[in-house]
Amino acid sequence: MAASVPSPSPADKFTFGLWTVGWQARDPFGDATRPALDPVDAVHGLAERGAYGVTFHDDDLIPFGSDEAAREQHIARFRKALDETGLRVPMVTTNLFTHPVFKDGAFTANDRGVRRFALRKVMRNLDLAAELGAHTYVFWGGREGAESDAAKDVRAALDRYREGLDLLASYVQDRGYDIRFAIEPKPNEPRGDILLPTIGHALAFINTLDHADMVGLNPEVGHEQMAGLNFVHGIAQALWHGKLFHIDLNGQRGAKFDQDLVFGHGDLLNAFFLVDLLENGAGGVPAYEGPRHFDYKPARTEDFTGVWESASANMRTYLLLKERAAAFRADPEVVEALAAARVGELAQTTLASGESYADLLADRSAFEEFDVDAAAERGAGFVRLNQLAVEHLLGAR
Ligand code: 3MF
Ligand code: MG
Ligand code: MG
Repeated sequence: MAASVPSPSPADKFTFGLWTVGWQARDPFGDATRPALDPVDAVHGLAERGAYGVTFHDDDLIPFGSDEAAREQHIARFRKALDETGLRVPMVTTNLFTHPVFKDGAFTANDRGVRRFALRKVMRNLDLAAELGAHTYVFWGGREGAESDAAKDVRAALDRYREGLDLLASYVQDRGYDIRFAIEPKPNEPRGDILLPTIGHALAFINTLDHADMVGLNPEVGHEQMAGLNFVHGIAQALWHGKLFHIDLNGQRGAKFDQDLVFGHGDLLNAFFLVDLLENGAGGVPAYEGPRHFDYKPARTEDFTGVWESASANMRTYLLLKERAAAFRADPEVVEALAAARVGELAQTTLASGESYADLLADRSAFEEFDVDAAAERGAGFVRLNQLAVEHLLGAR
């Protein structure tokens, strides 16, 4: 490893889904290219490389349909690996998408029996999440959607989605679990169109919930970029609403299928500004304190050496971007360019404290005497600022 690349440690709070390094690389066109990875080996492999924690869907740990005795055994082996390595489980989630029973969704399946089954599956796994000390429970509704607009009553589906989350939130509260929910938006794949497709849709939906306070977001880089959206803007708005409960980091190259690349291996400049926002976004200190969770897929071309290389690549890229973002913020030329671009001025209220619209109407300098031509002619200096970021990102400064 090059001396200039920082090494990850648990203090960096990097976490990975069992389904990431454990992905066997089966895709719609091809068979698996790698054997299964035992969750115990995943835990040891991640710990050896400096991760802080591991996350999982119920079925990643306990194969669907396992009986009670087998279930207990899987959990016991996993717990032992956690104890041996010190790895934490900050987040747990449910697989409501692989088994054919969920082909038309879980909480929003037209078939009421499927909806009831889905709720029971989540409740059972919430108990395990609480036992393992998780504080975040993610809801990614990959099958909640449709291919045909005739087949899904979207308003009824949103009623059922809300009913499901309201019920599960009251279950968590009644049990006294210290768990918050995080909804993960995605525009499509596997469904043609998925409900709650973006951060914005999910934020509006959360406002309608009975326990809105305990429900936030788990946005994923690639999901927003699949919709052609700016992930940094989405995260900034989630922070602004106090709803960034968790985050899925990965890479995506444009609006196409869900690539799940290594973090930074897609839109690197957006990744730079994302890390800058997360790490320095609250006046030079982190705007987000939760796990830096990687939800990526090691490329199908790789063997296990490549799998572990890619796991490390996520963490190394994040740390390098963190370093580069710190250098960007500390550079006097950047400080000067930010001032010239009036970036800080936006934090000033438009009206002075105590000023009313009557005062604004009476202020001739605001309108009658405002030099429109001078303001219109003045260059903003934004390109210079962006180039400074690029030069820091490239290590030229
Ligand atoms: C799919 C995803 C999911 C979710 C997971 C909950 C399989 O594109 O991103 O990963 O992240 O179900 O965290
Ligand atoms: Mg994803
Ligand atoms: Mg995800």
